[in-house]
Amino acid sequence: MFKKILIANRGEIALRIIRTCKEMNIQTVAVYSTADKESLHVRFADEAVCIGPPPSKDSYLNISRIIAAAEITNADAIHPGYGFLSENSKFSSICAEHGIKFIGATPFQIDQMGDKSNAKETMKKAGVPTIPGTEGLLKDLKSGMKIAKEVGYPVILKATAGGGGKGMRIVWKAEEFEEAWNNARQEASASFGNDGMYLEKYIEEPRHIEIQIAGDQFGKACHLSERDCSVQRRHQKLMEETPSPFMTDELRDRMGEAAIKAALAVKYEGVGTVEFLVDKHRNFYFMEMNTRIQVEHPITEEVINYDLIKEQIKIAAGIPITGKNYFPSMHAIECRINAEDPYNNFRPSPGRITTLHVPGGHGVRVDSHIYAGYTIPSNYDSMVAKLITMAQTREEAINTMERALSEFVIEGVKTTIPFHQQLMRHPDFRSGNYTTKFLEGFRMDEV
Ligand code: MV4
Repeated sequence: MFKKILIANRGEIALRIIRTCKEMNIQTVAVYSTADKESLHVRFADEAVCIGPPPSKDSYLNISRIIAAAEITNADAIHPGYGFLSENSKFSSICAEHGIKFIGATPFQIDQMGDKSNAKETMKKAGVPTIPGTEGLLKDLKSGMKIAKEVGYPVILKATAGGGGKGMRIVWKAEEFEEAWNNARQEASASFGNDGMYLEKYIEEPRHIEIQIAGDQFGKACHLSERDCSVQRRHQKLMEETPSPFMTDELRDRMGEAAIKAALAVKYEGVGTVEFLVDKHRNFYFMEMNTRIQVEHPITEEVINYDLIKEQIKIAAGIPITGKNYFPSMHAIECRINAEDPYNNFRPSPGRITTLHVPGGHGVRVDSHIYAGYTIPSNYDSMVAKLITMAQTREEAINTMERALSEFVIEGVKTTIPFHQQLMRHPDFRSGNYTTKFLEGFRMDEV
């Protein structure tokens, strides 16, 4: 087992990782930017190294400074958390060159899944259902239009280097194709320096349901059931739950098997997520594979009673998994509490937290790095807490969430707590009848 892990991240996920390391008797090293010197991850780690000024590119994204911090502290592994360098193949390979275990995917797996068209081809070959469309990249406008006609409108153009909606355009009819093609390519080129595009049939009003998987160094893989992440705004998830209200035992078995196929196809090592789009007929299609721990991992942990960070560390250390699948025996919901104003287009609201009261009690978990007097820097993302509730049934988990939200007091900054209170009351949320389109028609104070 590792003796010392450096956590190349900040905020709640850095704390989350430090907590598991403590329970495993592993020493921890925090790294921090000057904006984070008063942060809890710095205080709770055994050692801390300042790696630079506030901008991410000079600190949490600066590979040489992080490697230097690992070398001076003699860390034998690095946990990248989510975001930042967690899916950076260059970082994964530089760690290996320095004899430091990267707790995450191999450079090959990261590259293979990072190129979306290539990931799709890999999955199709492995027998995972994919959305009808191009084989590989589109050659030019003319052949794109030909394929769009064959597939049938509406279609969606996607940047192969994309993800998160950038470089993506829905095309409803042939007359709109050329403009969409030009705009998507320009956006992809500006955002990723790669204008490679592929095309798919557009699935209307899908659900976003993802399967948590784990694979070990010995070729075994298993699934840990699903999370429904359909409540999103501009490709940002705001609330996740498990089980999905749309799930059936039969669909879970089929999606679980497909996710395991996906993991085995790339000899996946570690924990990962296979994202699917699910249509109203319960057809499901591979969308993307994430080779990192995700923000919403706690809801899975709660319903299967399983520490996913511990599993990541064990797999990285060469400990085999049992290979058995896990099924939810409870219901869990996560609300992402962001320092944003839900009454003002979710505008970021950084600043000092003057008053704080954190909810507790039966069925409540809060993963957060904030405290009274803490100043939320404007340099990083705005999530300040994950409020998770769990109960035997969905209805009880929602009731507990409403109770916990009503106890949560964060003063000094605006937060998304009022949004979640209204979401929990919304009839379409209560009934479980929601898709990725749900928030497009959502207005504050209408429920
Ligand atoms: C789609 C789609 C419909 N049909 N692909 C959004 C981000 C990227 N990961 C893929 N996305 C989508 N791909 C086809 N063929 C709809 C979306 C989509 C979406 C997917 C999941 C969650 C929220 C979404 C919001 C808008 C569009």
